[in-house]
Amino acid sequence: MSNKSPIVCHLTCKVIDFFGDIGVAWRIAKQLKVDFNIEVHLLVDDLVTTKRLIPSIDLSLQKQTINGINIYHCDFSEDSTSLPPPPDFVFNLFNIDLPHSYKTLIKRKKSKYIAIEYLSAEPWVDNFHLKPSIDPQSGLIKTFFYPGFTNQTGGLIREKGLFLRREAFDQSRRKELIQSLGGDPNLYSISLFYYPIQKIEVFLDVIDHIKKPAQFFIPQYLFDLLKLKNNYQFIHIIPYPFLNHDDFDILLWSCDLNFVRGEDSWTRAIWAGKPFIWQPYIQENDIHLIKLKAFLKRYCEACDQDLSEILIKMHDDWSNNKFNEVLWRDFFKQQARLEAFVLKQSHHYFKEASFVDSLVDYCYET
Ligand code: TRH
Repeated sequence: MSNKSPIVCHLTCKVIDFFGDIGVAWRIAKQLKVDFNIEVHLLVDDLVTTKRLIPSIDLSLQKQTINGINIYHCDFSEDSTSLPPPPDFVFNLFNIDLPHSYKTLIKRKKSKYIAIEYLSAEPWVDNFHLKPSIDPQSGLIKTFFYPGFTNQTGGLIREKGLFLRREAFDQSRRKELIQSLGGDPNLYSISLFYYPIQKIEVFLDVIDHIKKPAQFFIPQYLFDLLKLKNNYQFIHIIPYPFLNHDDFDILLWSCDLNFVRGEDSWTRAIWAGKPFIWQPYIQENDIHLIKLKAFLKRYCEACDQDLSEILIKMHDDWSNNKFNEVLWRDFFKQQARLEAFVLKQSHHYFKEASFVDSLVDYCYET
């Protein structure tokens, strides 16, 4: 591909569950458009979930353009007739099954077919990044493209200007955000974004019992789903409406501790440079705990041994619904050390190539 011809791409997104499929798709689509002025056609099968992330979406439209990004409502069934013909590049987010007819068109057009995989810190990712694979049915060659934590992968999703935006975020903006959500800027602030299997009311009772004055920002839909109570002695529960990506970042930047999950909020917590606890997307046979262990091993490499052990214990406690009161009491005493460590880690990852930069470089090189 010459450096001159503009890239036109399809980005396919099948919403499996929760918000990460479209969350990551929208993040990538925005960066391709804003940072590289690439013509993006986002093909997505679930506009209702998409509307959470892109409130201006019109559910009745087959095709619409938002923020310069062309969004098609498609289905990816084998007999689908909703998929437009592929352009020069097809980015298959999370390597979903695509209809044979569409794959045949990709092959005939000789489009570059890239399967974007899930984020993992596991060592094997380095060896699979950029590996080709032949689709047995269509003979189509696809290239695996992995986000990751090393320079042997595509790197982490990070749009240009994020670091400067975060650095420009000051106490007055923090105060404004906290108050806009109904909180007290002087209180220790925790954002809670977790999977519904969490026995969150047990956790909240433990924090109230250790008499830790704090406010918890919880997405309104999770608060409603679990019918949480709100009559604690030392803690305050503040449900908040689903925020757009930028405001969600600002919430993470404003809090003293962030509980995040899945893939995209996990990455955003790393960029926030604030202490965080990550709950991996739950998988069968506890595969998600293997991912968690691999991440903590890599992330805590540059950390004091005792702080690393604390982070491992807290993640084990959180991902297994233990909520050990002594552990949490000690954990909060480590705030200053944790803040220094995670901020240093965010600076470390800010120096690495970003995922979409790597993806675009690859497209121009092939
Ligand atoms: O919602 P998730 O659990 O999504 C999951 C994971 O991505 C997982 O890897 C994937 O396999 C599964 O979906 C299908 O968590 P995640 O990845 O953090 O995505 C949530 C998105 O929602 C993210 O883009 C952040 C966004 N968000 C907001 O923009 N505003 C909000 O108020 C909240 C609570 C989330």
